[in-house]
Amino acid sequence: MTSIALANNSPLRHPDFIFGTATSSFQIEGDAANRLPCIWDTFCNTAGKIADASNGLVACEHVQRWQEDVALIASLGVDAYRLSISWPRVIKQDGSLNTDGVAFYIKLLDGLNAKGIKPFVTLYHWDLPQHIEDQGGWLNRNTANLFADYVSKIVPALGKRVHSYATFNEPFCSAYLGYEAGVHAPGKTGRKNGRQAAHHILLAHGLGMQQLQRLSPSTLNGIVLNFTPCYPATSRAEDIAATDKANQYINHWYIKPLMDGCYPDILQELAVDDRPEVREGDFEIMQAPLDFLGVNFYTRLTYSAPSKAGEFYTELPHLAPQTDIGWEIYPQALTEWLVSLNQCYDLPPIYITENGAAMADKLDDGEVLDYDRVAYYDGHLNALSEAMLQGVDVKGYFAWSLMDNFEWAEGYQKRFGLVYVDYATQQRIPKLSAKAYSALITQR
Ligand code: IFM
Repeated sequence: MTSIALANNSPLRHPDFIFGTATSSFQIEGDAANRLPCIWDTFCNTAGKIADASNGLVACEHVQRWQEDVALIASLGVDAYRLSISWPRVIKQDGSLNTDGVAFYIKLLDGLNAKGIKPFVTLYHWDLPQHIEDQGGWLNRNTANLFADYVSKIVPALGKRVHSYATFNEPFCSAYLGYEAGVHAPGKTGRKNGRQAAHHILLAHGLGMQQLQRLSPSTLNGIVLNFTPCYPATSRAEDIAATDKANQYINHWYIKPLMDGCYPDILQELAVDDRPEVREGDFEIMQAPLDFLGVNFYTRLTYSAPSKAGEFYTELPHLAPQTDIGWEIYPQALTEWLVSLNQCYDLPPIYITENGAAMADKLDDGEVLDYDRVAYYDGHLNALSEAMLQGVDVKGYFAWSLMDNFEWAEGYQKRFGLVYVDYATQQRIPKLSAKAYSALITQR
């Protein structure tokens, strides 16, 4: 496929619908010498954790090349750009502002605003300062207070340059992958750890929202959650019941406290020792009103009944067709998930804050003809249109990612960019998908 085609009645054609693209600090910035170490530096320095043994020391050299990158973003014709602030770049170990780090973001935000591109800023996209992890990280309740303190300092420092703030990107990944499964930094494991980290992150979100409400009431303030819709492998009652448990455990666990002020029912099935410690008033803090909910969507998963005692479900391997990272391509799950989420909760307006695909790109004669990624975007943007036609209030869509970058435990081998990065030269080469996305936006 060479272009993205929306139906004539697609709500995405509305001129107010926001199209953007996204990155995060650790994945693109580099310039590690001018910030504090973070948990991902430590994880990258631990043998066997990153597929290609790489790290974020250089990444896409975005701190040096930000002007070129702003021009690149503008050349796509997007309305908005989603970036994250590196906590270890803007706050020193004593808790005071690092004015050099802040100056970088001020230049970047000014550059975006000068081109009419709305900055959507995420305050935490996984790069926890290492000295805070040394005090227990997200297992230590005080990290939630440290996050609120960071928010109270960085938000006034950025002034009126920001269109939207998200407190966190994907608490599931920080808590489950980082503290329960151990495949992301800081690599801790165990159900209790994962559930406790999630609780402290959601608490930090609520405390951060209080600061945003106080210091920046006119920006769109919210949170970004990732969801992987769960489908039963068969119509057997055991598989359906297991799928419902998976859905509670991996999806609703991170949204229900914010919307309904409690954890899903599966909490009662956890051993008492595995349940998070919750203090009186925590859920009220978490339930701070949201101006928007960011939804990140990539794939779905299928489930069957558990095969071992003590488990709630069996997660099955991804079905075909798959992207290069091994995730099933199943756009209809985006429609179905948004419609079901909308039925379940009283939601604020939604932005799709990430959607995209890692593909096995080939740079050939100066071009990357990623027809497969264009087809992925076509399928998902049309699935999003369908959800909106069914009544879901979606205000915008961000393609992940602007450019190839450090894909966490996969290193640089998996490429999600609209723009190809030649890491040897740091040359940026827009792929066919960049041209297709740009044509969609400019011709809507
Ligand atoms: O690269 C990540 C991003 O940092 C968070 N959401 C998922 C993307 C693809 O794995």
